[in-house]
Amino acid sequence: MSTSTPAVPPAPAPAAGPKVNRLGLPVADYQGAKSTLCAGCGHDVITNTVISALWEMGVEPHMVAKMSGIGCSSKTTNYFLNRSWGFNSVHGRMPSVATGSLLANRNLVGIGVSGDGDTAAIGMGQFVHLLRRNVPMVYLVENNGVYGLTKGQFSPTADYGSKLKTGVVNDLPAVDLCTLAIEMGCGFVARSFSADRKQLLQLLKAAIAHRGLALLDIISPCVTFNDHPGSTKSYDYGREHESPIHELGFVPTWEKAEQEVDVPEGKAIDVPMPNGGHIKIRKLERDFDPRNKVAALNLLREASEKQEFLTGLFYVAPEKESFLDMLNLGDAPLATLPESKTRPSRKVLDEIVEELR
Ligand SMILES: Cc1ncc(C[n+]2csc(CCOP(=O)(O)OP(=O)(O)O)c2C)c(N)n1
Ligand code: SF4
Ligand SMILES: [Mg+2]
Repeated sequence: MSTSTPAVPPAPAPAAGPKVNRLGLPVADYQGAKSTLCAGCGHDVITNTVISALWEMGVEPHMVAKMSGIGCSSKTTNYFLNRSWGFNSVHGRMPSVATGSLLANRNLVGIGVSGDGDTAAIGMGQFVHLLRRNVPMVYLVENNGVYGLTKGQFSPTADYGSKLKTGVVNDLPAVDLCTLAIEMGCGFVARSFSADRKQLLQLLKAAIAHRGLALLDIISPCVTFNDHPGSTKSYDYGREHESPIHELGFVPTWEKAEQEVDVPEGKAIDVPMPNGGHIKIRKLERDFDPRNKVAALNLLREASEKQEFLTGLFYVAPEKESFLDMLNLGDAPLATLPESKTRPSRKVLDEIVEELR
């Protein structure tokens, strides 16, 4: 008998169960269908980061309404949260669907995914009113500067002077969605870059915790039509030019005690959110406070003139009243009320008709 083989082999390491979040759910419960986008598309990175943010925040999948318009970006709602509600609407019309859904059920967490074409071209009219109303939802623009799905024409967010692969130069000024959103009264406005996953994850968590509309304009390269020299929405351009205005972390209520960060006086800003979480902002070189609207608009204006690619949270107003608060909606979602509470009775209708005769 060989002495080199132990009679009793060592017990195998216990199989590690899947890691779960505070609801006891594995990350698999937050995933969706397999993506059909081009390999390397920035939109896929955003999808994966959305999955991480929702899982880490412990959002209940069946309490999420995912809404989108039309475009490669708008397809991505299918690639996360298989177990939530979804509505892939008409091109540029997601804001109406989102407004209706969130009015009908105020308990839902609204996540809208759109593209720069879907939002800033055909959908501009709807988008502006969503901002004015401060409909409580996270609104993601997966911004690649082109209409990816229809083969890469310039969109209204393409920078002046940027080039298509064919050499065509954009000679129209770009729409800056963050400036527009602040002007229109949005209380949470940020820009990020899909290759900066660390920053994006924190911004997404803070956006989920925000009570009103949270706009995230995420530069998301289209590898097929807009990732070449001359494009200002390519991976190379973004990596070389991204300039974060601060370091930012979101600390949810249940982690606060452990993660309290010790930052020297004057170097950090703590923004408490209505749900108890905190946005922790560590200043970099610039002395910028995202609670100051005028400073935010000035910063964006200067960045546009100097052609800087700034990322971070430009503006936050956590106490701003949302559309649902303005309407004095009751706590019970309209969708759960019986017809007797949502419609006037036959008798009342008859009386009205009688009065009008
Ligand atoms: C009413 C209408 N007009 C035009 C189109 C064609 N169309 C489909 S997607 C798209 C643009 C999408 O661009 P964007 O929103 O930037 O999304 P991306 O594909 O770049 O992610 C257009 C013009 C359409 N589907 N419906
Ligand atoms: S065409 Fe562009 S935007 Fe559409 S999936 Fe491909 S890389 Fe992404
Ligand atoms: Mg696009």
